[in-house]
Amino acid sequence: MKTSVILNQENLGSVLSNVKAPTYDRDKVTTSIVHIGVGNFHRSHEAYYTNELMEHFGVLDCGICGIGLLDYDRKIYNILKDQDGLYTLMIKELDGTYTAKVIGSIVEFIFAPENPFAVIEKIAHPDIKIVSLTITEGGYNLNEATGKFDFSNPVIIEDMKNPMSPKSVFGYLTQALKLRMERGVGGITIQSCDNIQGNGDVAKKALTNYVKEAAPELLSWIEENVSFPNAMVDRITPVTVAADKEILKEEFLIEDQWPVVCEPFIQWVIEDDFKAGRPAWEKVGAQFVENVVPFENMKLRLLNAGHSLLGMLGALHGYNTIDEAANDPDFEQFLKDFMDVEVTPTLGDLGDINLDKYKKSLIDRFQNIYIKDLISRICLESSAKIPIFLLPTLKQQLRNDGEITRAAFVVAAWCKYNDGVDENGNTYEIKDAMSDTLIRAAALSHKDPIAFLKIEAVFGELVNNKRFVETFTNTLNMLRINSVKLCVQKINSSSTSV
Ligand code: CS2
Repeated sequence: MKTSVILNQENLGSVLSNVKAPTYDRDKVTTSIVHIGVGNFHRSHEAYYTNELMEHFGVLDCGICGIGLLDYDRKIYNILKDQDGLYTLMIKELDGTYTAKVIGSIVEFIFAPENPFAVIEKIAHPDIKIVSLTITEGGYNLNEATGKFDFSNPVIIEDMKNPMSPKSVFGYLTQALKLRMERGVGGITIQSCDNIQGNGDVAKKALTNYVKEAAPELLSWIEENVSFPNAMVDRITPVTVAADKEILKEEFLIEDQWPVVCEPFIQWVIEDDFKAGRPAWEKVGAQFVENVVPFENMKLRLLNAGHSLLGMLGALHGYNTIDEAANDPDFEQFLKDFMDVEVTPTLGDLGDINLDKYKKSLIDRFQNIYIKDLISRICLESSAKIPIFLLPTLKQQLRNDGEITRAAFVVAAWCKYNDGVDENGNTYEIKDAMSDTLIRAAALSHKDPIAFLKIEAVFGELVNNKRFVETFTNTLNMLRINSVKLCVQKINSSSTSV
């Protein structure tokens, strides 16, 4: 009987034939991409595409150097060090079986807190053509309501004081770009892979705002030498749980300390604006387009907002995973109506995209019982997500006199969610950079519903919109006296408004 093998380069030859492992020569891979934020999503998405390019087309000059900026990243750094950068992607197919693929495109890793200079030198190195980012929606340090860069953030204050030993992504990029400018190394692309409308534009805005204060002499160089393509990224990537590691060990005989689980679906639509060239990711399924906005709108407003909707409603009801909530017929109906009645009118001309098919595929993906995507993953950091995923729909519908009941109800559900207890009396933790503010406002909202909408950094001017305030208040009151399921049934059966 074969025994399991510990995943590392030396053991690659011994993995079972039912595991797809790199057959390209990893020693020949050279690094031209630096990636900041090597979480599960990067590993199921960009690193996966890049691995496919290496494996199927022998393109070996696009190796990735991972950077861990936060203390929290020490774990992934140590694990990838142990495993020579290798990890297993466990793709959960629609029939419940797994495809296991060892990914080899991450060939270097620097843990920034231990070696800040190495990070700066790496990004400044002439071989590096792209710095890609998955730093989360909140990581761009822009106040959602005012759009301004937050210079009161303690990490930013520190970086302004000690530019040579930065901690924030903006501090690092500034130092590295300065070196590139001084050394005449040439242009580079900063490529955001976060779920944000105009993610490239947002990355540019955040960085240039910081640079204006920290190193104004760099501004015109950035303008000429750095590009920030916008992109839509998509692949549902749940949190890895112990059972996944067990299955990998039992079924595939691989011992991987941190495999990544994901759905089979994958999409990457990118503006083709790369200052120093780029890998031919189109060969492995990425789409390069002139204008990514329609794709972004569609994905953020339907998929990500759909996730938040199922997450909030599901959490209150006491569901654990997104598939449970999505397979509840009342929630499913509510989600479909939200998509059709409230989001679709905001999407404008989508060109060739078949929206009905897209919406149908989203329901299927949410309902996939094999993707145990935790509701807690979806609900975390909602103060950074809701303004990007949901509020643009609400604002546009308000402007156009369109229907807003369901979107307002999701905001009301989010308010109630911050009480930290579901309808069965089970408590949960509010994991959010703004948790104190959210919890306080949610508590006040029991007496004064508008208290929640007064969180300026989230809602901005929306608190002054009479129709929104009324709809929110009605739905919140309804939610205070009825279960979330009953409310949803009521909204489903009423024509459009409460
Ligand atoms: C999710 C996303 O974080 C969230 O709330 O909606 O992580 C989502 O799973 C991905 O964007 C899918 O591409």
